Amino acid sequence: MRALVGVLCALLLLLGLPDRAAAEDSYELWLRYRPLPAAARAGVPGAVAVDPAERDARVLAARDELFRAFAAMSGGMGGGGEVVLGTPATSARVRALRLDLGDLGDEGYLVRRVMTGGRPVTVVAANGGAGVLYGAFALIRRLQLGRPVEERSAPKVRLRVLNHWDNLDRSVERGYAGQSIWDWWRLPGHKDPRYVDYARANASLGINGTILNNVNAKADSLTAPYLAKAAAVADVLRPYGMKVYLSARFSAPIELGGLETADPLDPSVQAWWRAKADEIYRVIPDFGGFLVKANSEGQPGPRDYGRSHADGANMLAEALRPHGGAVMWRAFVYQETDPEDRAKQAYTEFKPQDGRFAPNVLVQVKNGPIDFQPREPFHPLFGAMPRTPLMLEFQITKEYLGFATHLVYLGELFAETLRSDTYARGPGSTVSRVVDGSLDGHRLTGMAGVANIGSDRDWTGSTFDQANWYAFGRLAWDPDASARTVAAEWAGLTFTTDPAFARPVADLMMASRQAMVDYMTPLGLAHLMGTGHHHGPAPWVSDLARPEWNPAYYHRADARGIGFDRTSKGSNAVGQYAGPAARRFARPETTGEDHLLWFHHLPWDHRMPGGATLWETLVRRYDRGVAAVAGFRARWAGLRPFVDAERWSKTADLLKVQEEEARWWRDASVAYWRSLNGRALPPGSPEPAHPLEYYKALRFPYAPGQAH
Ligand code: GCV
Repeated sequence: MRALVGVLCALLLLLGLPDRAAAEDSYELWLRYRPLPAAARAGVPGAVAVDPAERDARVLAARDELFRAFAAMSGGMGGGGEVVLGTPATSARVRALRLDLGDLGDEGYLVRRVMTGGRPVTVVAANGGAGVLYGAFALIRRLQLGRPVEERSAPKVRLRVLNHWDNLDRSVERGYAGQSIWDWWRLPGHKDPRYVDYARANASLGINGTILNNVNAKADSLTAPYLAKAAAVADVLRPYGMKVYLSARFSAPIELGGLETADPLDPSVQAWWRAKADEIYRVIPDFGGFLVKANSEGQPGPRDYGRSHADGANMLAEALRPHGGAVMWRAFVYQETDPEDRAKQAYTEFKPQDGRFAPNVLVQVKNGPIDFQPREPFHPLFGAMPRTPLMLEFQITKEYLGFATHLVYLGELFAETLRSDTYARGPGSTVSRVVDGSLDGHRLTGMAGVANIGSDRDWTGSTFDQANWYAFGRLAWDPDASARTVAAEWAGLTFTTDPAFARPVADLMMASRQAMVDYMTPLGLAHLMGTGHHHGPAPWVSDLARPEWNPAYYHRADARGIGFDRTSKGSNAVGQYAGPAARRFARPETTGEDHLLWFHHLPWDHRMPGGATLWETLVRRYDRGVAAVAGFRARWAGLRPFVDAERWSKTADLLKVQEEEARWWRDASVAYWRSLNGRALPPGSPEPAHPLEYYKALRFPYAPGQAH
């Protein structure tokens, strides 16, 4: 029988059928550690040394990762000398080198080639175990990419965390990659080995914390059984430098503690939270703290008792303070009862509270003032609260951006926000400088990414969605990093460093975000997605209970024109920006195409800089977006020789769906705008495939990721 199988395998190989062993399913992410080209293998170190007395689990994890990587990359252990790992405090060999680690802080690292005893040694040194771990991953990355190994780097942002919107029943709000990876039911008895790979992947990017549960939180996650489960996860993540945090439900003292109120100024409520914090730290000694969504979209909060957000945040901060924990208090707040432009409400609510938050509170602000749209201007709170650490929240999962089906590289979206100049303290007051604390001298800094991770074998629902997790981590480490460099790096690690592949793929990734903006919400339009699930176009919806849930609220289109007037003649959202930014957004001519209809309501015949009308330009942008995706498909077809069959085919399938959905977006949107303005399409632009009624009738009751 065995002989027969052998003959069959040999026959399959002779026939040239795919070798399944070589197929990849994307589980390994960017940590594939494939054998390097023969010439490079000799340079892979052959030995890894840590001090025999070393006890820091992070240094030991670094050692194990290097063993694993070197063995795989060299096809045995390489001959490129020894790697010495450690901190001057715990390693005599590192101490003897008298390296300058002064500016590296707790988490930075130095990778350096030195000669000791006449032999070349690669040293990975840091002031703490986390730095050693990050340095080890940097060394591996550089070897994989064929780069010189020396590097000196320290993170610019202190808290680099994922926010899981994962529910206790394993559903994931806005998740498109299967169930939650947190198997709450079987924890703490069974710790899925996958948690280790999750931690390795995050550590390789420098992500040092994770919020395990949805911001739409259940109080149950704070009960003793669930704290034991969270503690089990924390035990797995700790050797990889990751802290565990929890989303806290503000009304937990009522729901769990039997109190009659959750008023943050009530002494019994304060005592309840203090006792709860003490209980948490007994089981998770390095617990990171709480993330809170309060008084937003139906969540309870301090406003229920006439108290401010600062009152609520400070009460939790006080409970965590003795243990060194932090509160991440979200500024994603808007009220259906408030007639003010939704884009203005968070600023109106939070700016007056600047300076009132306790020192261990960060206010967590989404990148734009509405909600993770394909393109938004930067949130006006950035630069407006100099006395409060502002943490930036990006969404890695693509709730409004084609789920895990569309290839959209978010590195470019993240970098666009980070490099935006708020002008708050004069030119150069970029969002990245608000976030890294350098603008206003904050040491407590943070960046959060709403995770796109699930139980799918490829973690994120598609190979290219892994790039968005990767880009978040790299930009959280260095908010000034180039999105293009990060894309090329990811492509090199995930597929091949061959420039004939990595370059065109990086080009494709960089073009993908603008393509999506073009076919979904061009020229500054926003929030035109289907109700609830946010899949596909529904610009016609205008009958939902809350005004600001309706697409019509955002586009304000009629027979005469389109766009939201946020100038001083309209909602005056421009007035929330600092001088030069406000002046730029105040006039269509200076706003620029990207945010035109976000800030201005304009007639369909408005003349654009090139001479075409707004209507013609709008249609051309939709057409451009669809054409771009068709181009991505053709490019991917040409890259087939570089990619294994499994990953190539899945990507090709998804690009086909993306092209169909881009056309759907374009056709449905154009059909709807035309039903309002009665205009002809510009020459050469095709008629929508179906009448408007067809698009309006489409329903998606089982679309993934819906809140429940
Ligand atoms: C977790 C949007 C999403 C919600 C999400 C909310 C938030 O409204 O649609 O699913 O809730 O943002 O960020 O809190």
